[in-house]
Amino acid sequence: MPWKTEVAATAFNASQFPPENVPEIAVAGRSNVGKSSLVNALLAAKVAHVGAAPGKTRSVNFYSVDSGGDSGLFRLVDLPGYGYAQRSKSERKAWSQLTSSYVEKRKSLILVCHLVDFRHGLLANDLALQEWLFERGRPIMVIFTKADKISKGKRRGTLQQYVRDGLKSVDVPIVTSGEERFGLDELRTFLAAYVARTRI
Ligand SMILES: Nc1nc2c(ncn2[C@@H]2O[C@H](COP(=O)(O)OP(=O)(O)O)[C@@H](O)[C@H]2O)c(=O)[nH]1
Ligand SMILES: [Mg+2]
Repeated sequence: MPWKTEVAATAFNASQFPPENVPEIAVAGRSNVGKSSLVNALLAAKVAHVGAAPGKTRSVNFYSVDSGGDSGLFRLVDLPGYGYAQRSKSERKAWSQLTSSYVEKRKSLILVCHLVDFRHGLLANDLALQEWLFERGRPIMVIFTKADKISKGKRRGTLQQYVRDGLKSVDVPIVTSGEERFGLDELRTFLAAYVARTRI
């Protein structure tokens, strides 16, 4: 069943964040990894701007979602991406002040979905993000994107290799494609269950 959704806020500063009264699941990852595409695919709507040019999203975008049932209300939060080649220190600077203050202070944030390109696995700046989130006690769920770029027969082995290489994730990472629309039901089911069992 498709989720009901609407744009709750487009924030360029913290005063534009909606109240902390609804659990929030943030979507983080490198620029161009497919955050906006995945948000659109999940919500079956064209709410998030998909850019050919990386690093376009500067605002923090909040989407209200009704996944149905009791306690099914939550928000998906599309965060600005971080760059490709920087090392962790400059990386954190580049990853806007607004984003880091959101992640550090937001009381209603229950989970960060860390999107990672399935072709590349976790790069240095992904590992830096994981460490940074871990230090702040933020639960992470790894979601692989663009899995349509890896042939079907290689997907299971690729996932197992990335898990063996080491990553932080509250559950087995979900392998998705916003383009070919697979892994989405699995992800919806996971998120709805996570929301239902987490209090803010
Ligand atoms: N092949 C493929 N391309 C994708 C997928 N998701 C996104 N893209 C492409 O990757 C680019 C960046 O996507 P976008 O969602 O804007 O990434 P964001 O910067 O992380 O929000 C766009 O050109 C998308 O069309 C996917 O699942 N498969
Ligand atoms: Mg985007």
